Amino acid sequence: MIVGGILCLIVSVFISSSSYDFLGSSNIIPNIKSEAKSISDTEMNNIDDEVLTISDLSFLPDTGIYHTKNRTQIGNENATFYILVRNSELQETLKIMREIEDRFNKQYRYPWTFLNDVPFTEEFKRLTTGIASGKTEYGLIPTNFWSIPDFIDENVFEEARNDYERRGVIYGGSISYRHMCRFNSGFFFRHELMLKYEWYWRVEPGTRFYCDQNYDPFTFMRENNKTYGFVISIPEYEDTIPTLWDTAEEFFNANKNFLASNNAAQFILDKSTVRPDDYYVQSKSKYNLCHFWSNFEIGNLNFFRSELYLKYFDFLDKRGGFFYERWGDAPVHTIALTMMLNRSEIHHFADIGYKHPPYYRCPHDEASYSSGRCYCDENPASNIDFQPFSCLPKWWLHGGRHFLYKYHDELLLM
Ligand SMILES: Nc1nc2c(ncn2[C@@H]2O[C@H](COP(=O)(O)OP(=O)(O)OP(=O)(O)O)[C@@H](O)[C@H]2O)c(=O)[nH]1
Ligand SMILES: *[C@@H]1O[C@H](CO)[C@@H](O)[C@H](O)[C@H]1NC(C)=O
Ligand SMILES: *[C@@H]1O[C@H](CO)[C@@H](O)[C@H](O)[C@H]1NC(C)=O
Ligand SMILES: *[C@@H]1O[C@H](CO)[C@@H](O)[C@H](O)[C@H]1NC(C)=O
Ligand SMILES: *[C@@H]1O[C@H](CO)[C@@H](O)[C@H](O)[C@H]1NC(C)=O
Ligand SMILES: [Mg+2]
Repeated sequence: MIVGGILCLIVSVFISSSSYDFLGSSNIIPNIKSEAKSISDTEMNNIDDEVLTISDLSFLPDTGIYHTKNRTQIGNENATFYILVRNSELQETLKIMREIEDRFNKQYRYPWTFLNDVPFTEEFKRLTTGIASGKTEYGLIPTNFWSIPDFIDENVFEEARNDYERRGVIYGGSISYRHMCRFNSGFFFRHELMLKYEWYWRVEPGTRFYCDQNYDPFTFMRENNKTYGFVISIPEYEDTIPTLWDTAEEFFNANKNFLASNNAAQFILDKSTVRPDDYYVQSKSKYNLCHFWSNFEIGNLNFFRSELYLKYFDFLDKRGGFFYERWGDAPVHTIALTMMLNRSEIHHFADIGYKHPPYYRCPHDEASYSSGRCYCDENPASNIDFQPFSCLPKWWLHGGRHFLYKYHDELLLM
């Protein structure tokens, strides 16, 4: 009964706050001493884990520090982590949060912004807030950011989905995947919780972060006039975007003033192979399918909120390709970034070790291991940067970085 009472109390604390500075000044838990008692196996099976973990706190030394946490931001930038995630991905979320917190954010306490198309569970909020060093906020995505627009013909859409499914295109039959891609293409930066920030670092559940982040990447971006940062670049499945390039090209032909003079267009248009063993990309359009893999991004939200980008997104959206095809946010972002920004505004984070299964890359420089505490428990030979389908050599060529290409040659000689 006491346990039930505690649970109710705790739950009511959760419900009453939407921004989680939870239990910050509350003494509810430390004051409760539960009595040690033996529990039979049957009783045990009737009690869920959550009750067990919070019912016996008698092992805690009563130092009073366990339930207070100073979440005041230390880092100087107007920035947040952004994670679109399902309740069912709680554990994978905690795991990557823990890595990012331990290797970077603990010293900066940047806030985390969680978005979802359904409400987050109390458990999700409690545990993610527990891992975070900074403030956490949980937002529901408004229906108009996550639904099928009027201009989409439902019959054509269904037909297209069935066709994609028949052809075995990855996530080709999924409606929610399409909402996710469209949301990350055109809406995440306009969600009300995101409006107060200038910078975001996108995080996905189930990813890994391998090295200490010994400087503030947001400050780096601001001071060096960077707008967008990436880690991995690979080609997109052409089946998912058969008309994307032609649509984008049509847009830019009609809006030539949107093109940056020193842009990185060559990075996405050059179909030649850079390394001897590179795959030759045989796409039907002019687009070589290379994109910045968007499950990791550090970027400036104001670029996406600019008139340029919004006009571009709206033009694409009205063509219906997010539904009739399966346009991903990665190529949609990449085409915009490489056409509308100068090359120097896009940054490859060569010092970041990162994995989104099945691909990963670890830094290649000595310092990352001697002082950066990189722990890359992966086979170096499978590093995506050195695979024939990595687009990174093209970025080094057209974005102006050659040294790792040389490293690759040396690797080949070994
Ligand atoms: N709330 C919510 N989040 C979603 C939904 N679909 C995808 N996401 C999130 O959007 C991000 C991208 O989705 P993923 O399923 O990882 O897509 P992906 O990275 O292309 O594919 P995987 O190889 O399966 O990881 C992840 O952070 C997911 O948690 C959804 O229907 N609801
Ligand atoms: C919380 O942390 C901030 C930033 O480090 C610091 O300025 C402030 O004094 C701390 N507050 C308390 C109550 O310790
Ligand atoms: C952070 O950036 C957003 C978007 O540019 C802006 O509206 C907000 O005023 C900024 N906040 C601070 C504290 O500078
Ligand atoms: C960034 O841009 C500002 C304004 O255009 C300029 O003054 C500054 O020198 C640039 N900084 C770098 C590192 O390029
Ligand atoms: C790109 O660089 C050119 C020349 O340096 C400059 O005039 C232009 O404003 C820049 N464009 C953007 C989008 O930064
Ligand atoms: Mg993913």
